[in-house]
Amino acid sequence: MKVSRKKYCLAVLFMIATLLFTACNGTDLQNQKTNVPHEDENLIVIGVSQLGSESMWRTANTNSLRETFSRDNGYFLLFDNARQKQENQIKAIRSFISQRVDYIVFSPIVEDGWDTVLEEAKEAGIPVIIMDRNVNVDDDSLYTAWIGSNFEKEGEDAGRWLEDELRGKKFSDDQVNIVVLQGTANSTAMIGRTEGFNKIAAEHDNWNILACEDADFTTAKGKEVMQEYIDRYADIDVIVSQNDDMTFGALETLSENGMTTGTGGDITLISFDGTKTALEKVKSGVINVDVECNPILAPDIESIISKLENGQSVDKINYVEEKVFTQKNVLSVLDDRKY
Ligand code: GZL
Repeated sequence: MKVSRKKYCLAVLFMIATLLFTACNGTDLQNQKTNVPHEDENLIVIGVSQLGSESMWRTANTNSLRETFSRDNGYFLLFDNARQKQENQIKAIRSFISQRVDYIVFSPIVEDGWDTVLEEAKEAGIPVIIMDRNVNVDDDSLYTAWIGSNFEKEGEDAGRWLEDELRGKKFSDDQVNIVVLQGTANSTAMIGRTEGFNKIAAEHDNWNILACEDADFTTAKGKEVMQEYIDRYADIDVIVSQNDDMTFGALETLSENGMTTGTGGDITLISFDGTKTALEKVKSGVINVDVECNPILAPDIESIISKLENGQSVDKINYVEEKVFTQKNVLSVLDDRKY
């Protein structure tokens, strides 16, 4: 539809008048927190870019953020779910910058590709707190703090548990055939768990890692890749699944193939995350061991923010407490498990 020249000129004049009125009205457009209702302007505005909703772990992590950064607790939360796409996270972070939030919190889906957008946040003077996974940047002044798990230790803990499990069950020269369901490629959790487990595996000449392929931390991919492994290998002794959701997919496939796992099964099953559903399977013996990865990060993020609000310094790297669960200790946490 052709807009008449007169109407176009009137629209431009209206926009200029609005901008002039706003500026004269003492509102500094540069510092105004847009999209925050006037009655909420005293709240601390947090922009959260969550990588997705791919797993039960992620759901628990998101719930922790929403419960902590609530209006009653003094926060105005801008939350974006990137649906597992880095470009959506970058868009969300740019939107938070343009809205002049007080803090940016995000879990980077992968480690690479963040330098430019973090430079923009730094130039805008907005502190960035990274949670869960981490970024691979040359200049660590691009973020104020990181909080999450020691993923390499998680991998090592899994390896050390397997060492103890095999002691007395397998002779030191018995071949131990291992397949690994890996998490999202280039993600900190996948990198750390893989490196940690491989460090222990390298100490055992008879441990044979047959395959280590990406199943993207999802149940569907875990099911698919496990079937490929069953089709490819006749003799699998150990499955290392880098999160519970992939474990659930693998268990579906194994059951369809008449294969059993756990304390009384044919295959030893190692999982990560420690979600309640998985810990029920540790209790029943279907999963041999579950290496906990704590998703309840928001309270620790909040204590970092309150220190910053009070002008205090904060540690750059902050690890959360985690355990390794087997039938021996799972009952001690199961009833109270929130996720
Ligand atoms: C670990 C986290 C991983 C979980 C998965 O901190 O990044 O991503 O282990 C989740 O369940 O998908």
